[in-house]
Amino acid sequence: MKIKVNHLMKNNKSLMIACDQGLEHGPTDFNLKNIDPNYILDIALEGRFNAVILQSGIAEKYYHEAYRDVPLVAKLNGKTNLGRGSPVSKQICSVDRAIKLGATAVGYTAYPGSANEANNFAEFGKIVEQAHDYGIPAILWSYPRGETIRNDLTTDILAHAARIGLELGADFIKIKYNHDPEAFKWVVKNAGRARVLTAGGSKVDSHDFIRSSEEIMKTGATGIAVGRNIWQADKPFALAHALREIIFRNKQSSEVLPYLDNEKAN
Ligand code: FBP
Repeated sequence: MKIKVNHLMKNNKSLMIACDQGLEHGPTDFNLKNIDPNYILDIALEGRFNAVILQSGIAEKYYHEAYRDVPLVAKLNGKTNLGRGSPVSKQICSVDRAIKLGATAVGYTAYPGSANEANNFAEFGKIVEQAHDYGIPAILWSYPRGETIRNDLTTDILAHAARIGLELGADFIKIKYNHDPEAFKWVVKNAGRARVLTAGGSKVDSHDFIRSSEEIMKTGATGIAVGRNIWQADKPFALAHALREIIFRNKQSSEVLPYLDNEKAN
């Protein structure tokens, strides 16, 4: 069965927007504007993102006809940050349900190194099997975490996270970026034919975010899957425009940074 991946990319590159932080972090990430999923879906559509990443509940209530031009990645597991200890994130939505909600790809977070690693791998293994039976891609958020992992941003740990995704059958692997472009090239190599997307992280200055996105795209990564840095930004559309130019047109950050100053706040 051929796995369809091209709808999540343009010229083999990708810019995705994530909105699953309400579950993961709680409403502290939001303000009166972006607490509304429609606000984020509007950014996804008008900012011409290659996919929007949602939990099933939000997909069911908000991912309506008007947004269907933006492919849906349904996130199949999730956890909060309310508990203590090793992260446990179990599957809460099936591949079948995701497809009924309009998803054309599914996502799952594994925490290699955590007490729950084996369960994560077993669940994701089944998800890959089911998704691939339907010909749709599976995206693994590969976030090493647990008592023995003091620093999840070392090259070895990130390279391992990438390799895990490849070996478990992920089509895209979402990992964190360590701001070391030379070392990150090795991380990307470890993903083999699976494609690497980097996570956005908590909000930083938009100029810095553009600069690090330019850096990331030079490491061989396929793109970025960003949340807070877009929908917490003052000018999300201008920022999306600048990122598109960097990701799809190989522009330099110095060429696109002026967009942030010139385009009206939106
Ligand atoms: P951001 O760009 O906002 O960091 O989102 C990326 C993401 O992977 C989300 O999909 C997820 O909710 C969040 O980060 C989880 O991050 P963490 O486990 O580090 O709190």
